[in-house]
Amino acid sequence: MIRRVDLRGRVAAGEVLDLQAVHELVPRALLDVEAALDVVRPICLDVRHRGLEAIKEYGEKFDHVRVEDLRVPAEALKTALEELDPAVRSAFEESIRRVREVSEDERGADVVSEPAPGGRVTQRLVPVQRVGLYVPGGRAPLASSVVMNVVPAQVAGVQSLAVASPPQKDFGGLPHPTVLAVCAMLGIEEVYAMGGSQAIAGFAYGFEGCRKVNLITGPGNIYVVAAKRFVQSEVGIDSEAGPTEIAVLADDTADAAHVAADLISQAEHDPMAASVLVTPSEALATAVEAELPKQVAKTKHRERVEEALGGQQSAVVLVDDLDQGTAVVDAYAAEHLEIQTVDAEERAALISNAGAIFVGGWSPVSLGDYCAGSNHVLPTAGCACHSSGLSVRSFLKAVHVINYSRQALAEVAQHVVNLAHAEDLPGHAAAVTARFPEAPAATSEP
Ligand code: HSO
Ligand code: ZN
Repeated sequence: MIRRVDLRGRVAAGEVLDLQAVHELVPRALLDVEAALDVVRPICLDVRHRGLEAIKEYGEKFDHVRVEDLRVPAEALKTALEELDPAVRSAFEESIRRVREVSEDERGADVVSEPAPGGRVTQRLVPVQRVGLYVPGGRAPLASSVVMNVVPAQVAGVQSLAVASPPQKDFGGLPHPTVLAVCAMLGIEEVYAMGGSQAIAGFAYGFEGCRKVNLITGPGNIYVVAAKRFVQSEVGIDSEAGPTEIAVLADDTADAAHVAADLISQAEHDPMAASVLVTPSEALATAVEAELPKQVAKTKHRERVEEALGGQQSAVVLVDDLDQGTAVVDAYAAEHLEIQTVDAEERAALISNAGAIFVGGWSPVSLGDYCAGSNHVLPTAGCACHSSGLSVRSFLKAVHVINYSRQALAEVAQHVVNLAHAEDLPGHAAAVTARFPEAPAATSEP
């Protein structure tokens, strides 16, 4: 069901494992975004050119439903919320409360520095003005992603937030009711029944009735990812989300049934999802390998899970010891990393590369997907070595505000002049010396 990669005994004493090799030993499933770009380019250009009418036409073609008014009426949002199962509503409320609290704590404040007397530099955190959030459609869309995108944006202070989600034939051309209900819970009034690359282009270029946005966030299929890549010269985007992935670093103290359940939980998303267990314990490896088929047999999305676990991107990796295991998972840079070891907390502190780290036996990824307060939009495909997950910071820009007094400028003027001449940019020097005609020393060329 899941292949084994045995790294034990590969490294001679005193040597270190070739960590580059980790990516070859457990390769990610390939997403051919370039090929998808060829498909979405003409669609995006058409939407740019013809606007609303083009979006409607592509909606009819790809979502098989003609929508006359893309803007979801307020009444439909209200009704969706009224009809939401009360238990689901209360779960969303708790999820929202936790993500909001974490976002508020993380927002941060402006930073004022004074590198010299009278010379002030302030870093001002300014929210992006208008954000477009894409929510994929389908029979059971991930409405929790609405929470993960909207709440940090609201806490950042984003003034204008629009949501797009594909029209559903089964729901009279409206987006899925749970998506609408969560929008209503969050006070989002601007919701469009549009999907795919045409929705991304609609947000990027604007169309009749919808102003263009400054930033587009939210997950989507490969065409949505490609469209987001295409419109980047026009708007900002969050990171490109690939298939989900979980790596578990575990030792003998871990519960094999729990580890297997966690590996399955993310495999459930996508046949291309990656589930990787890294352990020095042969006993745990064997127990997890025995658990997986038993649990998979009972799981609802069995086919998807089997394909994901059976793919090259999933593996049980045996290592010499926990230190080597730590190096392996750090090199792998998983979207989600669980650490279930005797020393989980200390070990977590050694990790630099992971989208999010789940520490100990009581912090499964599913908790983070919904209700930990953390964000579930995280870097995939190894991007965790340079990127962060979505947070309140994703919706804030840092603007430096420079405010020097005459005296403070005078004191540093000669350095500016010297640096300007060193770069052969005398105009830069003159912009400073012009302010101090009485100080020949500061005006002299080297
Ligand atoms: N695990 C997914 C997010 C998600 N799970 C949404 C359930 N719903 C990617 O981090
Ligand atoms: Zn998930």
